Amino acid sequence: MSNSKTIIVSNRLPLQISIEDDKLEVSASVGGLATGMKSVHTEGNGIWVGWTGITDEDLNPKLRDTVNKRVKQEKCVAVNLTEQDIEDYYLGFSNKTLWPLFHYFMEYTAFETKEWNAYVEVNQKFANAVLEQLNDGDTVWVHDYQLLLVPEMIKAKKPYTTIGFFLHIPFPSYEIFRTFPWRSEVLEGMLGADLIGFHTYDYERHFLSSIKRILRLEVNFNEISYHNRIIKVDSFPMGIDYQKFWNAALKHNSDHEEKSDLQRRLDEHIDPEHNKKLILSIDRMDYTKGIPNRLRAFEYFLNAYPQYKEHVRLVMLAVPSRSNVPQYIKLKRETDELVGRINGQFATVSWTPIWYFYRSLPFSDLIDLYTSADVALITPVRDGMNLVAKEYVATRTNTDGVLILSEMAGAAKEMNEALLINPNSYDDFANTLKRALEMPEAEQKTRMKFLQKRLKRYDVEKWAKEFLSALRATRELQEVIVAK
Ligand code: GDG
Repeated sequence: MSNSKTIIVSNRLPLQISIEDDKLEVSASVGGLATGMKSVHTEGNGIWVGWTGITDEDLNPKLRDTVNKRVKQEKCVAVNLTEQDIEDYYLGFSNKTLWPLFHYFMEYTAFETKEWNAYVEVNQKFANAVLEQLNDGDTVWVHDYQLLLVPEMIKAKKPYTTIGFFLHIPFPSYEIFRTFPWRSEVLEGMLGADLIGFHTYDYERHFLSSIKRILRLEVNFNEISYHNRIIKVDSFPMGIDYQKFWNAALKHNSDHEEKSDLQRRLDEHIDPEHNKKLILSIDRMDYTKGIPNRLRAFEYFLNAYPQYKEHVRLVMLAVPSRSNVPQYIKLKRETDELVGRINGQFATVSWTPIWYFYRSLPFSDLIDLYTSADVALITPVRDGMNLVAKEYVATRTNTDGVLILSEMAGAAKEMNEALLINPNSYDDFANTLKRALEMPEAEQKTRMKFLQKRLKRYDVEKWAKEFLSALRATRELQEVIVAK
């Protein structure tokens, strides 16, 4: 058993790969999942299976060889995908069907058989890539909505493999999920895993309800009996690399000499004596993140409380995402128009109410933003977890600052000391924003300290370890049942 390894499987590998003039650049990705999995991935013979982000058409055979070799040095295995695969499986079924459906955007959900077929085919490609690497005693941990069928595809070929599955987005209620034409296939796909994890108890509950009502399986508390196996379902709220954000903020706060241009511009607005404050929002440009709602509510706030004109600035970072999917194009247009309208309506010669960035910023700029913001405004209309809310808290080394968080984010379930709002209520939004801007420092600190304590204790590494130890425990339980 000592040679056994953990295989992590996700749509994208934790690598940034770029090719310019036939020259290959490979660097490790710094995303939350990559950080959390780092110790699991680098331990023993651990490997990561996923797509590189480059389609087959963009690689000549020689270059593909070089990519595969470099990827292997990073303990990764590349799943090769064509442009058509990406069109139908990724942009198509994953992002035009599963993503909107699981986030309750029924009106955006397409049900295309051709894309479903591509989804099955590409999931099989991932499963085959795992099977090629798999030895007896190995553990496989599959991630997210792009790969819902992979657990079953592996289990069918290698029934004794220990398989875990984690869903990073919400699992919708039965009333939504039942509308999905491939509902049974997807549930059966997930049931190839021995342990199925969600961010919150609510998602877990919704999943179990669909299991009972669609597959008519016996569910005992959080255990499902299926094909003579007990499958466990549980919630594991994903954390962040708390120390990384805390240390970066500490360093930022002590480097008074070396301020970035962004920091200097942010400082121009901040003026506690005259009650001038910065409000921050950071999201991928996605319709689930509630960006137009937030902008309209901010406009409502400025009308309802005009004393805040010239005193608050909303710094809004929207990172481009899936920008060739029609709903995302529409969202970008709507956002541009709203920002233009609100700035046009309220701006003065010395004040622009909204600073809007539509791009990705380097980590150091992100730290400038987090540490400068008096209020973080995180108001998705639906969000599996939301790590930005947690990152903001981790950078508040002086324990000041206020987090306004939507009830619809999974993170709200464990961040009770934030000011929780319903993002659809402009009144709730405006009154809460006022309350945040006027919150006494002592109250800010009390709330912040509680939030920090919890996030520090349950960081992303702990999350990964707890999932894997629960997976091992599930296998032990299965063995005991078989032995009986
Ligand atoms: C999915 C689920 C769940 C953002 N802008 C920049 C940047 N970021 C980083 C943030 C944060 C991450 O991206 C975004 O994470 P979220 O959790 O907020 O959102 P999703 O991308 O939608 O992730 C979500 C998550 O999976 C994990 O399970 O929480 O609910 O939808 O880490 O810091 N990073 C840099 N520049 C930017 O401009 N460097």
